[in-house]
Amino acid sequence: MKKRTLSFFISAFVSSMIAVAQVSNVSPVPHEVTTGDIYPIVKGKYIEGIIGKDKAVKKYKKLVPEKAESYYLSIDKKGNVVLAARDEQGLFYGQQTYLSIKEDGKLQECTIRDWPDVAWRGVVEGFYGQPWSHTDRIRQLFFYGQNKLNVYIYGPKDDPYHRDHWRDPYPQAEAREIKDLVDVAKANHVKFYWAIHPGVDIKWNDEDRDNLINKLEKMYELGVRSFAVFFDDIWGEGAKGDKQADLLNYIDNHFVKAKKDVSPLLLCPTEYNRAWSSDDSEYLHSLGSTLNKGIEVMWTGNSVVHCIDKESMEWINKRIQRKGYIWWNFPVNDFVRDHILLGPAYGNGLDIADDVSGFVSNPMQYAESSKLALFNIADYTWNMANYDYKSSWEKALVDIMPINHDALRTFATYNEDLGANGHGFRREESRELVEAAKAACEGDVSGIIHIKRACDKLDDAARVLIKSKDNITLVNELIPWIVQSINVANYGNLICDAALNNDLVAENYDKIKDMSKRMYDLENDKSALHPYQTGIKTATRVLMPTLNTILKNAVEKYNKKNGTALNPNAEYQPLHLTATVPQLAMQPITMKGNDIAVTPSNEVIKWPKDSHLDIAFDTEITLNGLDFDFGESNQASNFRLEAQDAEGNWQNISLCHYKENETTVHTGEEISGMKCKNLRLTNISGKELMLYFKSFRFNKK
Ligand code: LOG
Repeated sequence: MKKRTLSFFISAFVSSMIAVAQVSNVSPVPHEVTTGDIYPIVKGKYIEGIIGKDKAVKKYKKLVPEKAESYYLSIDKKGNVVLAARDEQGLFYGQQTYLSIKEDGKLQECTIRDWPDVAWRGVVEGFYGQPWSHTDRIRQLFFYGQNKLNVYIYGPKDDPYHRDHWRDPYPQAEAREIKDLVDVAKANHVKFYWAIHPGVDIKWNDEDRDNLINKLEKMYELGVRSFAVFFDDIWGEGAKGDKQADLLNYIDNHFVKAKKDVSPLLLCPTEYNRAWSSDDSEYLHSLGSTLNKGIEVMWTGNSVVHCIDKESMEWINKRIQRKGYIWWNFPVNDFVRDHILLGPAYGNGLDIADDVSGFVSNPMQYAESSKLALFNIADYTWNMANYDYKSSWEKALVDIMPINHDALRTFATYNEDLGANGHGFRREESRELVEAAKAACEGDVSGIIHIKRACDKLDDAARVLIKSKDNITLVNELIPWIVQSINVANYGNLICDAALNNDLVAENYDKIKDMSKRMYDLENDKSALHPYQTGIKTATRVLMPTLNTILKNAVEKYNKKNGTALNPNAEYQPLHLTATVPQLAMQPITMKGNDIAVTPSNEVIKWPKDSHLDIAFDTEITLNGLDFDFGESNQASNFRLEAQDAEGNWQNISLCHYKENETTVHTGEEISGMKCKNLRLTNISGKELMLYFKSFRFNKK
């Protein structure tokens, strides 16, 4: 048997997808591997068991790694198989490895010694927006088992029984579903964590403490044996660290420990990232010193959405006096809902396996689409030092779309970046196109031809996907973006043609504008979108800006030659948001027809005293109406709203709540007809305000 190193598999993989060597199909990439010949499946002797328990595998004891969840697997030339595992979990994982080796009707001579690097690996369903459906979750749990992920944390923000109505028990139908999920999770060796989010209105008294314990008891009755308490995105009473720690210790002492069959308790603190904390944060230090030892503390990194590195782990671990449990906010898209994120998971340190107690990813509300990144995360957390995100992503494409994976790859390379966003978290996109795009923007003909071909390829891929029966669940989620990418491809083709043959500019110009309108119409198609959907964007990082530059160059050239005055700017951005409120300075703003809206933020916003949010218009507009919702019923008096006309005169617009207890702030009637070039909202309360930026919208005439 030849000994081949892991790096061989990684490099061999990219060029020769599947069917080459079965062991190289295995994901997560196993730790220690030797391989030999590949041969058609023959029936040999199969033995499996747990060492120390099953006699059949007794003599393999020394070969099984001394680590939890580990296994030893050997397959010889005659189809004889030995699978010896450290524990139940390891046995299940060894079986998964064996199943993927023989997936395409062949076996491969090999020995594998394998174990996970990170103890808790998985997913936290912790996003805002439409929670996953029951079927989504069941599909996910099978997927986690196959990919050796061992934890799923249930905590969708918009499940009322998780957050807003945390005291209330689930109605019967929902309770039954949770019970099912617990069973399916168990069958897939996944720990089903159920999270409660009481911080919005919890009172620190015995009554609410009992309410919380009662709810956990109810969940225990449904079979749940793992619990989390989340205190993210809140302020005020609920955010008090000492009270949180007391509560967690109480649950740990009187519930978790009393039950004896419950997993370590998990806490998501209020200061869950470094940007919201400080070097001498009392909150974190006191959590660290008062929380019972076994309680895990979640952490999103240097900011809400950030990749994790060694230095940042050392920073947090020192403070919480335990290893942080990473809540990684990728591929979640609840703050950039117009984008779908299909790119690979990259950017986290490959040297932090010993610094984290767990690593879970917060996905998109699109469960099936999230699997691309989750597949990567399974690979990363299992075998960190050998993680190669590119080859892992290639395997993910094949796993998720076994037949049409080429089309999915093409499409996915246009749906990687998040676009401008409040967290400043960006991803590379269309890497293979970057060079040609640059050349095309400089007028290079072969660059433009390259871009045109890319548009054709995208169009083909989109049409394959739309008809594909390969993974219908996935296609259903992607449809709005697939349709938009066909629009983009057509738009691009028309533009490239006009650039390659300048005489075509006049002929194609209206068609290009028409395509642009079609893209806009899709973004506004209410039937296809949920209430918070801010649009359907694709190819925003490389292809779209490239096409717009090619168009601009072509139109300018045409105008010069023919003395015409066609507008060379295809994309018109008439609005500009700026803010002296740091958390709002990068907030996206969208205009649909006459309606303009600033994208809501999910986090608690600290609005400094006298700071303002400004919206500037390219040309003066006429205001019609405006309202905003900052989550509290007394905000009208905290703010001043002003409009400035083109001559530079500022005018105040009055603010009020129509009803007591109503959170929406309305404007006085004087707003209607007011001329406006700049709009400004200032905190005049005389102090820093904590608020939820739930909505800010207005319309023009
Ligand atoms: C929330 C989370 C949300 C994510 C991205 C944490 C701990 N909490 O700003 O529910 O999905 O950011 O928007 C969060 O990340 N708050």
